[in-house]
Amino acid sequence: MAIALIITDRAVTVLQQQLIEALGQQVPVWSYPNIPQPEVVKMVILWKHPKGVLNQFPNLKLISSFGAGVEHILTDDSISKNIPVTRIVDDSLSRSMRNYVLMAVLNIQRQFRQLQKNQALGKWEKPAVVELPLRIGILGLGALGGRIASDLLTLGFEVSGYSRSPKNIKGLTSFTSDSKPLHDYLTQINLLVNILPRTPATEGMLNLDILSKMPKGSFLVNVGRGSQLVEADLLKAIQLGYIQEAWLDVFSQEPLPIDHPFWETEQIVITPHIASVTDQAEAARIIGDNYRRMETGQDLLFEVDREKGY
Ligand code: NDP
Ligand code: OXD
Repeated sequence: MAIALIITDRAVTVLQQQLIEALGQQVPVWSYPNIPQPEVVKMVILWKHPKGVLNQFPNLKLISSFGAGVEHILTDDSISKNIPVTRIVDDSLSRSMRNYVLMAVLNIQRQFRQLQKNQALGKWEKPAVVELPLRIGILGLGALGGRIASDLLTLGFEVSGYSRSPKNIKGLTSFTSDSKPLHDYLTQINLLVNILPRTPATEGMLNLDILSKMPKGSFLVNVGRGSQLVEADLLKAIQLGYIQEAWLDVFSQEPLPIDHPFWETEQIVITPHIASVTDQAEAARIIGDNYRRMETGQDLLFEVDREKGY
């Protein structure tokens, strides 16, 4: 019985040490590619894994994503559909995401980028409207979107939300495709925050047709996944005046290629997929707990619904 960490984009020493502390020396925790005995591995933690890598683990019982998203696991056809998949849901991930979105919202509301440009020109100019009136729409009301919505509401912002199934979040008006088509919903907001999971249904969802339903001069914050936004359509939506500023943390190709037109687009703010980053100590608690649950046949925490795809 052992755990394999197959996380290829960062050092995972903290996660490894905390798991050993939580589970004891009798559960070896190996970090890919140093997996001495693949046949004793029962659980793997995946992030940016090489496709097909799980074929070497014949006795696998549980797969966990190292993040909130799980599309990297569900879209890997070499992974057996009979192995349960779990993911990370924790306070630090949702707090950090809330902070990123709040940063974008405040920058937009106070037109901070314009003020910075003025400063660079030595220009003392008060904006015509000090706080832009924002009607914020949160697309996706799960662990992260739900937290963003309720915290922004608490801070006094005008917020509504949209999800697949109805939600009961205190003070929040929210819609589903049954109660209101997305097209109609978007006409009533002027700042869209996308925090959807990547699934076949959400792929390419933010296209020109959708973006142009918002009033001219609207704003976009994309922290879900890059492939949900048709990037060429965002450029068109900017040219046509539908979107006046977009904050993008995720892209169809990451790192964003150096020749991508977004780099040169004044109306776009680019951040390198850092809106919220998994805290290794928090992740170790959830993964350790799920390892024990798997061993003792208890219900798993944060298990993914393969049918829904998230
Ligand atoms: P959850 O699974 O908790 O929530 C997903 C939400 O999206 C749910 O409210 C769900 O509706 C809704 N949803 C799914 N499909 C649709 C659809 N077709 N139409 C409308 N609503 C839909 O996920 P999390 O909140 O934990 O995470 C969301 C995503 O955020 C992750 O999958 C990942 O892609 C992204 N992320 C980005 C990070 C970053 O740094 N940029 C960091 C972490 C996550 P319902 O509630 O009805 O099921
Ligand atoms: C995640 C991410 O899904 O960091 O956790 O994107």
